[in-house]
Amino acid sequence: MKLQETIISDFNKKSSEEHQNQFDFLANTLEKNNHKTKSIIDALAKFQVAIPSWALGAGGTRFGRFSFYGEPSNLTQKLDDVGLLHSLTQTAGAVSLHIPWDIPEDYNAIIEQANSLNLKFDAVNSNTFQDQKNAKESYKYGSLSNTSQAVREQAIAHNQEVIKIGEKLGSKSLTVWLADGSNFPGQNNFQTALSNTENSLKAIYKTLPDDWKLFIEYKPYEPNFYSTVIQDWGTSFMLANACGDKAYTLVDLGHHLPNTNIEQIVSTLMLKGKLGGFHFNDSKYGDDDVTVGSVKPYALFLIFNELVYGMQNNPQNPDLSWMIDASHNIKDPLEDLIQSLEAIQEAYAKALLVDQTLLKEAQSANDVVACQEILQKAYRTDVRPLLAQARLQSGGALNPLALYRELQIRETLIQERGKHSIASGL
Ligand code: LRH
Ligand code: MN
Repeated sequence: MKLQETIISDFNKKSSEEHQNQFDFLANTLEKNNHKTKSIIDALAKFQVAIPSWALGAGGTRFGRFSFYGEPSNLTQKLDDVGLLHSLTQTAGAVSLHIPWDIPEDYNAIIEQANSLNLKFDAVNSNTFQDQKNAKESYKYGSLSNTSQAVREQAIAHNQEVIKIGEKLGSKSLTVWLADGSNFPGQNNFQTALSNTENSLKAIYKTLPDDWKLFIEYKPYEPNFYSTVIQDWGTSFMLANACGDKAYTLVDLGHHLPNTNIEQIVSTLMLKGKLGGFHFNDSKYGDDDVTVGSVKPYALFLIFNELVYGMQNNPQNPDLSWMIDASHNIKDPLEDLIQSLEAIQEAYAKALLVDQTLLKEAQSANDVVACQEILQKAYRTDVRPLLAQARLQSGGALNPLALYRELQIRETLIQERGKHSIASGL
């Protein structure tokens, strides 16, 4: 379902005057405070977030899964849905595939479709946390860390296969997340598991093309509930350093124990030039994978404040990969993703309003109160007219969610795909 440009421009006309008033008022206020409104809008328009191919259908838990109907049941339909998100928001210009859930049948057709939808292929994700039909070895007791050399070799070969698939699509990075770990004390020899994992990652790294990156994603628990081999940022950082310059740590916001100071982890990884990218989502307890900014929007702002400081002061850290990693148990996946994209842009825009020079001066003077005032002045600014203006300039909708609903897109998808199409993924 491709949206005609006229549909979006006609829709925008209805609220363009109200938008212009709100935008002019904000731009006037910002310019008075020495902010360069145009450069902020350009930064927002350039900020593209990859959509996970595994989060376009209904997610679920072991307790149940409730379909939304009209789900994409193949890669072509998934790209169509991401294309729809991008035409509405102009901030979803990439897709991150998960293998084997999304192995293209016809590479030329998929590449052509992606080009027609202005979509790039961001990181490809390997999957050694599920056994594939007719697989010779099982990952029940781990993959890259497994005590069995045959299992480790099967997992290494899979990752090398995923790189080949990504190369054909023009992707430039591989994300490795391992479920590997244990459920009971004594089940694993921690040192053996970590050494096996390091050696396996090095074997994968050896076959990484020169212009590629390897993202090592950490997670404290689930599906293993006593230990996880790559449990935290320090372990991922250590393994990335062991692999080499093309290996980086990937931060999934949901992969932290409660009250972890994630913004400090981000600043440390950027200082060390080892932050590769993000999986954006939000959570209250565990890896809840709910809508970005729906539970802890201030924490997301503080993370973007460190990112903006790092992007201005850490040339040693490469450009970052921005991806969403969410699961939709009760929301329409496309509406949920539109809200997540908005929350990411909002946190970024607010962080761009932090006067970093003034903040550095207050920090040097230990003027603690001023530090908080400077941060929260930016956070308390309603930046939504800037996001809307950036979308407008890029040909998107002033209000993507309202247009999505006005066009009854979910109803149309149900007519096109039927009620029982199921999307592969989580
Ligand atoms: C693990 C994870 C990982 C993906 C999976 C779908 O929790 O965050 O990034 O492979 O979700
Ligand atoms: Mn993730």
